[in-house]
This record gives sequence, C-alpha cells and structure tokens, in this order.
Amino acid sequence: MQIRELQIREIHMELVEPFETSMGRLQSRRILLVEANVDGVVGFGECTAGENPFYSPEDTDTAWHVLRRYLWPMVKGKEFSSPAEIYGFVDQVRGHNMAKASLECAVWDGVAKMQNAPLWKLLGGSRQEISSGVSIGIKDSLEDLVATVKKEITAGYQRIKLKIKPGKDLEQVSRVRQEFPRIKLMVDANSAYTMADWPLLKRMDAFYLMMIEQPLGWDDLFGHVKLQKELNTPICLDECIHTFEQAEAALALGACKIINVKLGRVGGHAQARRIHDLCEKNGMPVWCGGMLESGIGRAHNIAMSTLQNFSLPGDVSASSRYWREDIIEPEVMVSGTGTIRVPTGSGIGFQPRIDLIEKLTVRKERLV
Ligand code: OSB
Ligand code: MG
Repeated sequence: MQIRELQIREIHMELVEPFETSMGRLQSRRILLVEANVDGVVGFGECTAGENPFYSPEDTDTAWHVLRRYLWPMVKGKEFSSPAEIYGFVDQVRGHNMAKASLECAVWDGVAKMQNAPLWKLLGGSRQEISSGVSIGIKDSLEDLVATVKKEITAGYQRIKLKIKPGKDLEQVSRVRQEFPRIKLMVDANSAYTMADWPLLKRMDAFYLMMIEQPLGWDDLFGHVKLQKELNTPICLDECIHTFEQAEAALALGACKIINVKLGRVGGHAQARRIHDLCEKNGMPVWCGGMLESGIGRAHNIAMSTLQNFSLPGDVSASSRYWREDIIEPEVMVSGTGTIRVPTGSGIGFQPRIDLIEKLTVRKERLV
C-alpha cells in the first residue's frame, strides 16, 4: 500500500461552553484534520495539537508546518504493509507526535476501510462498549462546580475528573467529596504544581481520589518519582509520557501508578498500543485521555479504548458535551450507565459529515 495523496485542513469549532484548566480558558478550537488517500480509499485523522503550546510544545500551526514540510515528503511513495510502519518512516523528525499521529491515524482509518473491517478489530481490541468519564473545567463558583458534577453523575458518567490549579484545589475537591461521598473522583493539575507544594498535594489523600493526574512539570519524571513516595493517592501521568521509553522509565522508577494514554501525545495508534501492552505486562492500568476532539478524534479514541488494558473510564464523552453539532454521523452517544457502544462499521465506524466539515474549513491544502 501507499499513501497517494494527503489533504490537510483547518476547521474552527465553538465549544458549547468555555473550558478552563490551569493552562487557561478556551472557547473555540482550531482543529487540523488529515485525509489520507490510501490506494484510493480515504481515511480521516485529527490532530490534537492545541491553539497554543501550553499543554505540549506543539500547536495547530506547527503541526500544519511539520505535516506539509516534513512528514508528507517522508511518507510519499513509501510502500507499507501495515499502518504500524508509518511512525518509523517519520522517525527522523524529533517530537511533533501530534502531527505524526494525525497522519498515522488517517492511514489506519483508510486501511481499515479498505479491508472492510472496523478499526478497533485491526488494532486488536475486544471491548464491545467502553466506560466513559468526564473532565470538568475549573469553575468560578463552588455552586457551579457542584451543579455540574451533579448533572454529569445524573447523566450516568462513571467517574468525575476535576481540573485544579493553585487556589482552586483543596476547597473545590473537599466540597465535591462532601456532596458526593461515593463517586469515583479524581483531579488533573496539568503541571500546575511544584515539589514545594507537596504538603498541599498530600492533603488530597484525605479525599480518597482514584488518582491525581500530572501534578508536576510536563517533562519532570524524577519529580513525580519523589512525589509518589510521599502520597497514598496514585499519580497518573499524562504530559510526561510522550514515548514508549518514557513509559518504561516511569514504570521502572515508580513515577506513577496509572497512565493516561493519548493518541496525539504518543504519536498514534501503533505507539499507543505498545505503551498499552507494556503497561498490561506490568500490571499498570491505562485509560484514554481526551483533547477536546471533534468526532473524528473521538472516534479514534473509542477504537483505541477497546484494547483490554484500558480498564479505567476514559475522558471520552458524548459529542454534545462539546459541540452543538459534531462533524460525524451518528454523533458519539453515552448511555445512562456511562458507556459508549463501539461501532461495527468499517474504519472509525462514524461517517464524516463532509458538507459540514467544508462549511467549518478556513484553509485546506492538497499534498501530492
Ligand atoms: O489534560 O486531559 C487533559 C483537554 C485539553 C488538554 C488537556 C487535557 C484536556 C482534558 C479534556 O482534560 C478532556 C476531554 O474532555 O476531551
Ligand atoms: Mg491531563
């Protein structure tokens, strides 16, 4: 097989409500989509790079640049027998995993469609439905926070993740725990703390959280090793794990007890699966993170989450929590018990709504 042509495009989408984290407040997304023509069959991928390089070093514009200038020339004309080979073709480019993943994911969808098989089967997944949790942004008031948690619990979501930052942490978590003593609860700091904050983080132990996600620096593995020794609450790493080797190091050093796997952050399905397998062998659970994706990225997340060791509820929730109208048909729906049915159709199993995608497009480029 060969990739015959690539189309990259940028679409703009308004979130139904602003999402605030320790990295800032976001109202609308600039999403880069990739369409890969694999021997005449087109597959879709989504780049999870943010609008600014605050979560990882990439942003929408760096991904655009790297895709057209470097990644496309490196894969053009290359013969491959599995999409798992794509990551190796672009090995010379250091980092830029989100750009790499968007290309690789599009190829997986194209190849699965060509074989008339669901992507999740090609990846080796086995789950018929996946467990869904939500990530709740930082709120201005405690009342607003409690009301939002209540709404999501009522909707059926299996676990609640609260975004925290210095000054919006202990009081918020304490209040939510008091109101909802039995829910599966966790927090995500997006690297907002330092080791000097460990006494504050230690107080989180009182709220029997499932985990605390990425409290320290985005690339600070050693800090997390030290912090995990001080905490009873399991640390879950997100930002820190951008390669298989980082996952190996985190496991060996005891930097965390859980890993949040994100396709974009690790460079696509093949790398995500390697990290998944490694964690499985070592008895470490993983779950699927989210990056406020449109339906395309969400569909890829669902396919990945069917692998057996995705044993904790992920941040893959219903389309309607993010968008007034999603760009796939059907939209992603979550049942009253907090599960998502895995689609049975070929490829990602959701139909891209081309008309709507065209309407949202602000630029596109064909790479041949
Ligand atoms: O750290 O998991 C994160 C969104 C953007 C960037 C980073 C993160 C997030 C989320 C939202 O937590 C997850 C989602 O609902 O897509
Ligand atoms: Mg996170």
